[in-house]
Amino acid sequence: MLKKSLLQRAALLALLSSSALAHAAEALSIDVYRDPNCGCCKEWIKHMSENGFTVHDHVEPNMSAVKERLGVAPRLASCHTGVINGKFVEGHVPAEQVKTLLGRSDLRGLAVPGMPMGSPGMEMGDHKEKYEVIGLTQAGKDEVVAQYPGH
Ligand SMILES: [Cu+2]
Repeated sequence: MLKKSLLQRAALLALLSSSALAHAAEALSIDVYRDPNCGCCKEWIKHMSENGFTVHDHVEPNMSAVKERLGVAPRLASCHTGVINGKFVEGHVPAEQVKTLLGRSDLRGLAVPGMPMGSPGMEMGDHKEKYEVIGLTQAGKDEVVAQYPGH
């Protein structure tokens, strides 16, 4: 009798944790819009996939229209634009920062403006430029969310 209820409990726990996992996977799904000829965009998509994101890849001939629609300020613009939970992810933002964005209701999105060398998807051997991850607040202000040193 005791054995049986332990087994049932284990089965219940397994069920609970698998639904929690399914939830996490759902939360980590991201849409990415990119130009058909963008190589570094594909490298960034690879970086996101390797870090637990399910990426829905959209080839988009008119990226400036996408950025405008999603509220990416021109000063923050880069190559590809991602969308997760209604927030934008502009350019080569590290996956670890995208995860923190999910808990930031005060931000409209995150950006790594331009295409700094050494950011995820922009690897050039050992060469790393220093860069910042910028958050765009609901009020439309830039906020430095993270800094990555160069060397
Ligand atoms: Cu790029």
